[in-house]
Amino acid sequence: ACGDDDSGDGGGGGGDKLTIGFAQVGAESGWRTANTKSIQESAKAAGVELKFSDAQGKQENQIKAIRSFITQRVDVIAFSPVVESGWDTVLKEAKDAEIPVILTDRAIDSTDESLYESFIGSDFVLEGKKAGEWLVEDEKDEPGPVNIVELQGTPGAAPANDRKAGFADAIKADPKFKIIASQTGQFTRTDGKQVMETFLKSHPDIDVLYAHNDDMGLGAIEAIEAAGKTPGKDIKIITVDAVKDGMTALSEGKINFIVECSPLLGPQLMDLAKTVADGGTVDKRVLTEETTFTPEQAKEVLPERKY
Ligand code: GZL
Repeated sequence: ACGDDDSGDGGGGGGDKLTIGFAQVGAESGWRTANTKSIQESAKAAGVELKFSDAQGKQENQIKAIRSFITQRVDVIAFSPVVESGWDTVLKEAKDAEIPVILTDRAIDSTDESLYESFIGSDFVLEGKKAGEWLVEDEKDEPGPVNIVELQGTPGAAPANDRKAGFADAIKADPKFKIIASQTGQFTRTDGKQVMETFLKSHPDIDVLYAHNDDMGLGAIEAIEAAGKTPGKDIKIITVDAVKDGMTALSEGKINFIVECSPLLGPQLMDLAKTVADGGTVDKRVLTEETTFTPEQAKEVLPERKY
């Protein structure tokens, strides 16, 4: 859950508006859309001036946007790094310009922790672990083999790397689990569907699909149904995010288990930015709270889901 936004007075008491430059990944998935909405709405509610850029999934565009925020002398720079590597140079430029940086959603692999004040986002390894642990439990009476295909997120992105690692770690103890194919679906429905079509053509014996986000899982469901198979039964499906469309498919039994990854980072980001801009100290790592859902639980919570 996100911290409540206590900045009703529209700022840190007097002085001109806080300006945040936010470099977003793109608009690749339902999760991303909800994340953008949370940040934009929270900025408005907090009386923050938000300069927002959409990088269309390209790191060079995010770097350009950060440089432009430096030139505009924003008070705080925040961004969701599309991939983990290649940020040190531009973040050193922000540091030299004495503009504090906050990472949201995805982490970077830089060893220089002075390059950012805080990273607010999920524990993606844990998300992958939760997905794998559910499968181990679900298949406990199956002799195996349990043939798994995996749709990975964007190559190099922290959620893709970590969800893959966490899942593999959770199933490694039992050799009956076999990941027979694993490929990126770029976190999008379109690519998820296309890659699942190729998986189905080359593997007649798929038992499970593990997709790193709902959107790729939803695309894969279209391919599974087009191949005359029943998603959730012939092929069990586990995804991550818990956006509305994913939760709807879960409530219908087309997906069997969803690990939640909350996109609602806006209110906490605004609080962190204000504290940082006022020279206060913030936690280096802020974890988002999230849970998991079965079909029955999805039916219960769907009416009140915000995204
Ligand atoms: C996770 C986020 C991922 C989502 C995808 O925090 O970075 O990117 O899981 C989104 O849906 O595209």
